[in-house]
This record gives sequence, C-alpha cells and structure tokens, in this order.
Amino acid sequence: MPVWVRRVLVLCTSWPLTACAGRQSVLDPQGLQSDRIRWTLFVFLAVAAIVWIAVVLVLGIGMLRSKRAADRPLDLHDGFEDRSGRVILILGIATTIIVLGLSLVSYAGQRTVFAKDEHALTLKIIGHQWWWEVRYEADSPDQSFVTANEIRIPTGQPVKLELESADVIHSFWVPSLTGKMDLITGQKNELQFTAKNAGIYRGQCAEFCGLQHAHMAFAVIALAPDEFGRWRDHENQSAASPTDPLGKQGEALFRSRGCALCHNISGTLAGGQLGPDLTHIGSRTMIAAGTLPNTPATLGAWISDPQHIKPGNLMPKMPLQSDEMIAILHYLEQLK
Ligand code: HEC
Ligand SMILES: [Cu+2]
Repeated sequence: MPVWVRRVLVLCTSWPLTACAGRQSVLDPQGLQSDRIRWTLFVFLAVAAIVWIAVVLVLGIGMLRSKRAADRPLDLHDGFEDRSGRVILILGIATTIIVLGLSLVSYAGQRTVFAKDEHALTLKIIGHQWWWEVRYEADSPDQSFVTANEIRIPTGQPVKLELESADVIHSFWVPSLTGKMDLITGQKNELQFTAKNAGIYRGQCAEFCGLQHAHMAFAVIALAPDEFGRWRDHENQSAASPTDPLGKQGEALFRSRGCALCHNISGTLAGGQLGPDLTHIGSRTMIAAGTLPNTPATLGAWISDPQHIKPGNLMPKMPLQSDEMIAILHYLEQLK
C-alpha cells in the first residue's frame, strides 16, 4: 500500500475523535450526571467488546482446526453430548451473570442521573416551535423573570428543570451535562443536573418537531455562583427606558408596528407572549434559538426578514421602512 494511502487512512480514522471534546459532547462530560452516563457507556462497551472478541476467537479456532476425515462424519463421538451440555450450561450461567451485572451497573447509574435534590434551583423550560422559553420562578413574583434560548446556571449547585411544551413534543438535550428528557404538552417532566465546571454548553432539541427542528438549539451557560447571582439580579430588573430620541422612537415603533403583540419587554407596554421575551435581548449571545450570533448585523437581518433566515418559523416578515428598522434595532440593542 503506498505511503500516502496509509496516511490518508490514518487521518480518516482520527477524524471521528475530533468530535469527542468541546461544548456538545457525551464523551467530554462536564456534569455529575453526564460523567455517570459516560462511565455506564464505557462499562457496557467494554463488556460487549470482550464478549465479541471471545466469540470471534472461538469461531476462528473452530474454522481453522482441521477435523480428521471420518467414514461417517455425522456420527457423534463418545461424550459429545455430555461435553456440549456442559459448555451450554456454563455459557448460559455466564450470560445470566453478565446481563444481571450490566443491569446493576445501569441501575446504579440511574440513581445518580435521576437523583432529586430538594434545594435545587428550579427553572421552568417551555418548548415552542422552534425556540425555548426559560422561566426563573422565585417564591416572590418580583424575583421572577423570563428569558429565551439561554439558560444560565450556577456551577456546583443542582438545577431542576420542569419541562413542558406549548405545542408538539420536543426533547431537551445538553450532552455535556446530562441525558435527554422530552417536553410534552399537558405533562410536567423533570430533569436535574449539576454542572461541575463553568463554561458554555450547547443543547439541541432532540425530537423531530417540525420544519425548523434543526434550528432549535440553546446554550447552557454555567457561571461561578457569585457571577450567577449578579446576572440574576440584573435580569430581574425591568428594561431600561431609552433616553435618546432614536431609542424612544424605536420603543414606540416596537408597539405600533406589531412587535409588541408577540414579544414581552418588562416594564413597558409590550406584553406579547407568542415569541421570546426581549427584556434583555441585548445581553444574549445568540438569536433565533442558536441560529445566529447576536450582533447588530444579524439582529437587523433577522428583523428585516426572519423567514429568510429560518424559513417557516412563527415570526412573520414585518413591513418596515429602513428608518423604522434602524430605530427599532437601536432600541433593542439598548436592552442589555
Ligand atoms: C406573530 C408573532 C410575532 C411578531 C408580530 C413579531 N415576532 Fe419576533 N419572534 C416571534 C417568534 C415566534 C420568534 C422566535 C422565532 C424562532 O426562533 O423560531 C421571534 C423572534 C424574535 C427575535 C429573536 C429573539 C431571540 O431571542 O432569539 C427578535 C429580536 C424579534 N423576534 C424581534 C421582533 C421585532 C422587532 C418585531 C416587530 C418588527 C417582531 N419580532 C414581531 C414572533 C413574532
Ligand atoms: Cu423541538
């Protein structure tokens, strides 16, 4: 085989490994639960590999061992039934032990993955076609707020998610932190996890939910507890009123051009519930459920034609003059 072919082959086999790390990976766990899931996976893989190798070895030996030619090859020799009976019995016992052992491993893993902690920080996540509503609900309503597509959590503290759906079935999956859980209309599912390290972890809807299912991503941003506390205090505040004329014009246009029918901005008259809450849109990292980074250019592109960026999504293309567009954009960017 020419050297270059071998080099290409080595390169190809190493490609899949590049997927084993980073912000969305089962094999690079960053949470207590995902750690346990990976461990369970490796135990299953190891046992399955050992069994497979043993079977192939026995098969190979059987094929290679030459058998002396006999007059009547189908006749069983003495003791054959005894011996094969014993082999079958031993293998049957081994199979039972392996299956029971793996069940125990799986059960032990579930105790970590589905453990409930009463002092967990509780959030409500509502799946919509095709974005995520994230509700921080404290005991007092003035400490509660709503955001979208971005879930900030403190590290080292259990987080409990109450999962619901506004329309069809979605599935919440952050591979780096824990396993999947479905969001189902009229049912409240729960998922708990604890992030070990600060970082940004990508999540994705894992249940086909319509046209833009693939563009229904989100980010879990794990912050040090004090940083999380500061973010939470800030997020609790209503949107700041614009002081400059362009910002004021933007705020008025946001209402008069219909945006307020679908979007809520706390502390203003905009109270729509059909689309993501925009109270602090200026401080989010992505827009349109992880489809684009949040920059003035992408925000402008989104508002001028959301159907071009995410065809079929539930925000219609709004007829706006370019000066109106500039004012609305200017206003939204102030909503940090
Ligand atoms: C009919 C309801 C509706 C109207 C009217 C509407 N939107 Fe939306 N908007 C949505 C929905 C639904 C989404 C989420 C789309 C998605 O990601 O799938 C959205 C997303 C957005 C986002 C991105 C938010 C995020 O966090 O990803 C911005 C910004 C936005 N809209 C601004 C506006 C502005 C400005 C107007 C007025 C010109 C407007 N919207 C009018 C429903 C609406
Ligand atoms: Cu979905």
